[in-house]
Amino acid sequence: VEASIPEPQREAWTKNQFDGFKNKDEFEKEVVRHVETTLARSMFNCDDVAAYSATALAFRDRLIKDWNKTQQRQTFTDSKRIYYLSLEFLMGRALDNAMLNVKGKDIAKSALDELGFRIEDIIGQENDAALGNGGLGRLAACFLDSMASLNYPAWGYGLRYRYGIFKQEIIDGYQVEVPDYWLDFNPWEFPRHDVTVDIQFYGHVRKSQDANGKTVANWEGGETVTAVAYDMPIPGYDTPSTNNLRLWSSKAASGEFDFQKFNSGEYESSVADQQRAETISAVLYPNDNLDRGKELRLKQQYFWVAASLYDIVRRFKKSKRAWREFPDQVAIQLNDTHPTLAVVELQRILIDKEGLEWDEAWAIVTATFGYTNHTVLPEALEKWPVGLFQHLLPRHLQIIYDINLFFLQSVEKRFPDDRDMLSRVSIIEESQPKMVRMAYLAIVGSHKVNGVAELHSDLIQTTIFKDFVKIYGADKFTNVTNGITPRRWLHQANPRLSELIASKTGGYDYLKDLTTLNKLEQYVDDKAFRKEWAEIKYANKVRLAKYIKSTLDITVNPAALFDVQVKRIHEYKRQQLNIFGVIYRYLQIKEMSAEERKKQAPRVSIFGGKAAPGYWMAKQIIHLINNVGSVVNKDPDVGDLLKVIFLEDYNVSKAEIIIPASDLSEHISTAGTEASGTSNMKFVLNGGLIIGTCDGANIEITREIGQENIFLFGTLSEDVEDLRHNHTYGKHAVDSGLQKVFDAITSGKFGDANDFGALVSAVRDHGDYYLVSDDFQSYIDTQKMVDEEYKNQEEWVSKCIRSVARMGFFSSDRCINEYAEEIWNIEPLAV
Ligand code: CBF
Repeated sequence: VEASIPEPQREAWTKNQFDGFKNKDEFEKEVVRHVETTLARSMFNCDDVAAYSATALAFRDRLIKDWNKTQQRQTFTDSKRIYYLSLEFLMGRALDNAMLNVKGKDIAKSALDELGFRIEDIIGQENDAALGNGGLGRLAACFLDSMASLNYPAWGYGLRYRYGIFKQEIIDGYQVEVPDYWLDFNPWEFPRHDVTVDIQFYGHVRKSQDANGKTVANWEGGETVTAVAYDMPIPGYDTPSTNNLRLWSSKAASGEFDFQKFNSGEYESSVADQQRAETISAVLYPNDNLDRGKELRLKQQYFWVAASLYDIVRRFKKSKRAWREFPDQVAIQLNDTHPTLAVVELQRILIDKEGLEWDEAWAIVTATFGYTNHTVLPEALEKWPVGLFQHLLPRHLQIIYDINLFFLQSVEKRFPDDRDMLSRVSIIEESQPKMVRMAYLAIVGSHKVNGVAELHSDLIQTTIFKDFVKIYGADKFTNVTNGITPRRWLHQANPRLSELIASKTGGYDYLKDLTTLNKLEQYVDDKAFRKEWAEIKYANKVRLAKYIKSTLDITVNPAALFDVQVKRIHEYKRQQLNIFGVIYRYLQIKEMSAEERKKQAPRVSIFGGKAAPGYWMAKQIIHLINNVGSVVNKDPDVGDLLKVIFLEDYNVSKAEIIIPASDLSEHISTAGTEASGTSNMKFVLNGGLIIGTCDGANIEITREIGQENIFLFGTLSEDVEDLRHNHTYGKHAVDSGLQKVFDAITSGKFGDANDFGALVSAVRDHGDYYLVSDDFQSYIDTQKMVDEEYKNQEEWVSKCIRSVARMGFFSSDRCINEYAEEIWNIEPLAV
């Protein structure tokens, strides 16, 4: 391409390259220029929002240069790319991250100071890009950061929801959902109105013969919706590599609106098509680990994968390579089953559009895709009614039937005597109505399937996918333990701790190789270091205490133990166990003498997290936490000994304040239910200890940091099934301590007892599926140990330092390197 530009023009282009700011004065100039021209404001009406916008634009200008170069280089070198398909990207704020990655935060700080602004206030103006529910979406965001930082040629593909995850308000103790319109001003996205794809829905399939007499399927009729690309640059840390996140937005294919209808006076219905089309990318489904089977959701999935594949295939075709080379150029990772239709869509493109034979096409498809499973919870495993598929995607249903037929034939050959096996592994579940099992389709259509922590990967191989292990062999299944980016989750969230670590480990290189943290271990016994460490934790707690005061008007003592559980509210995550434990503690304090109370370690129990709007039980848990808070927090017998806080609207930028302030965080899911968890990693990396069950990545964290540095309790996953069985068929006596808690709740101490009847009877009368009663006593005993150990601050801080020193394994960089080597077979592109 370069060579095709004539010399004089090329010279004009190159000599006028824009280089961005290099020093404070240039940065100021940039900000003033953006305020006065881009934003059409002046120094007299430049508020924090305008200053944020101008600052973001100045950094964006810098970023774009690297972005363009990276993209050109990826194109010219024709290197293999990984395409990460995720329906969720929980990115959070971008400015601070951009400042770190393209450098220049110090310059910006002093320039903004001179212009009359505090950089913290400016950073705080940005809306969170909250296009995700929880762990799965945030993992995708960490992966993008790592892929760019490690120079892998990678693109993310997702949906540009107009409304991200709802904002949570707490009114009278109840969760109320408010729409999150986050796109008022988004300097980080670039609309590509020239990159559009028409996506077909509904219609019918007509078979015909081509010129060679071959039968071809024509998908005809139905409706078309246009996908428009919006690109976001993803900068890497300490490298110019800047990858692309492409998000699709939907609009009516027919143009703005129906002019004929408009002219004949039908004003309202003239825009109906347009609105219907725009609905597809309007809103993120707010369910975490819960499948609701809504038609619009399936439409979102197809719309997004079809547009993405069209884009990927178009890029590949430009290289003029043979189709069989497709997997040498393209790796596609399915983040959960949400993008599984991509398997079917690629097969459709290859056989219906490109004229390949089935087997040749299928070999290409399966060599291209990898599938990550993120849950074993039955309610989260996606299934779609066959009838819905038939209606919405008739050609895809035919292809799914064929995929299933060939798959089952191969199974039958290998296991001729096992009739049951066929119905067990069939992609079509013979239920009423018949359903398409998306996880099975993803397994059959991929060359690798991975879980996200060791226990989880073992569980999928021994439970939900065990037949597939028999069929394909164990090699197709693997584990890639999740990780987190230390750039955001240590350096940005906890700058003082990051600085202290850098001062002892030889600079900020540890942000690129997290195992360098092990150098900290030699300072565990260094009193001065411990003191500095403790001071930083205290300062972070003061910051959170101020935030609590300003939002809830509750005063908490920063010297108390901050005990935090922030994550989506879900029965399997067992916030109910935590709040029952808090009530137990409260009842004990009430019974204590004044002398005994003096010996107690003060505690602040902090909760945060959203419940899916339709998840009634989870909403009851939030309600109970708030009601307990309003009783406990104003009880004069209790004073500072216990405070119960529910932080509204937990999101990425709040996590950045909460996590560094934690002394103890709770990861207490019923064993075998939390696939990995990633906040457990963030908390430990920020110098907090964990109370947790033997579940998900807690197990590997224990192995890395040592079991003396973590408070483990509760049932092991191998015993869960038997216990559940006993609950159903045997006698199930509720733990006596827990019974006291239930008595307090049912006596109306925390508001109308009827409100919480279901929470109590789920444990007492309905089988206690999540084993709250079984684990209650060991949870309480372990919390007592925590109280005791917290009193010895020197030892506590030593444990924290030792744990941080051993957390190197949990970087998402390690994780991405494993995907690259084991699954994607891609190399970093030298810069
Ligand atoms: O793997 C990332 C995370 O995904 C989930 O959030 C999910 O949505 N399935 C799991 O619940 C987490 O355990 C896991 O860490």
